[in-house]
Amino acid sequence: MSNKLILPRRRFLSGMAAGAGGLMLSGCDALVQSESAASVLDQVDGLNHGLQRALSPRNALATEYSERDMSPTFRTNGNDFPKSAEYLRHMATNFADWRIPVTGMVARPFALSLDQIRHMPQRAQITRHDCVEGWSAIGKWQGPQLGPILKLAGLSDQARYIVFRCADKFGDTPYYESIDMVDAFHPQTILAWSMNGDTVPIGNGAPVRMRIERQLGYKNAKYVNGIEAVASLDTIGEGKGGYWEDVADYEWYAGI
Ligand SMILES: Nc1nc2c(c(=O)[nH]1)N[C@H]1C(S)=C(S)[C@@H](COP(=O)(O)O)O[C@H]1N2
Ligand SMILES: [Mo]
Repeated sequence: MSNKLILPRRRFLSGMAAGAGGLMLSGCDALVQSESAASVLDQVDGLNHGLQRALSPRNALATEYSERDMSPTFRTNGNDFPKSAEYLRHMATNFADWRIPVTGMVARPFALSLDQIRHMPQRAQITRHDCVEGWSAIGKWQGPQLGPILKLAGLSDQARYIVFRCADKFGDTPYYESIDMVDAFHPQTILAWSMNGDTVPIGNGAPVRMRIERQLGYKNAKYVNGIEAVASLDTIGEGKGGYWEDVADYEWYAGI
């Protein structure tokens, strides 16, 4: 399949602007909804936290913090350096030729360049990353939202999951993850190329890593080099939808 960008750049960018504008609005709606839902929940005694989570809307925003809350250091975890010759080549050219093909169940597959990712409408957010291994860190992330990119590609109604392919490997297996459409179109789901006001460091997933703020750390795929829309996870890895889900029985749904 060709990974060429099908739309001319001018239309591409104005299309993005319209799409993202709409999405930002629905993001605000989501916030208002979640606040009123939360206040209703606050009035209900005896609800445990798990139940409250189950009742809180999936599209509610994750808490956003201020600059002064940012962790002095944001540690790295899992793979922190894809050592392939290809990745080294990308490093040497400052990722100028890095492409993220958007493929699968889309009418208009294309490949995003880093330049495009940096020039689309941006969202910045200061959020807390929670790793199941027992650490958290607050950092600032910036990049375009995933939702408008999927719309631009003409996402099929039949697609149910978005799969992320990564450049790093555990043994022979490249890291991979997947999310459903609620998280794919969540306003805080972004392709982050910037972290703490600079480009994303190698250790944290350069040049582009996902931020999926309502999900635990392992869902936040680093070194993203492919985005694929699928109807089923059966043929992805061992069928559980992610590297750690397949090898260590981590939950596929890691909502926080
Ligand atoms: N490609 C890739 N993505 C990944 C991982 C990885 O090893 N490879 N580790 C995951 C885990 S378990 C966590 S906690 C976070 C760590 O992100 P950080 O290195 O920026 O702290 O990335 C997640 N995404
Ligand atoms: Mo993690």
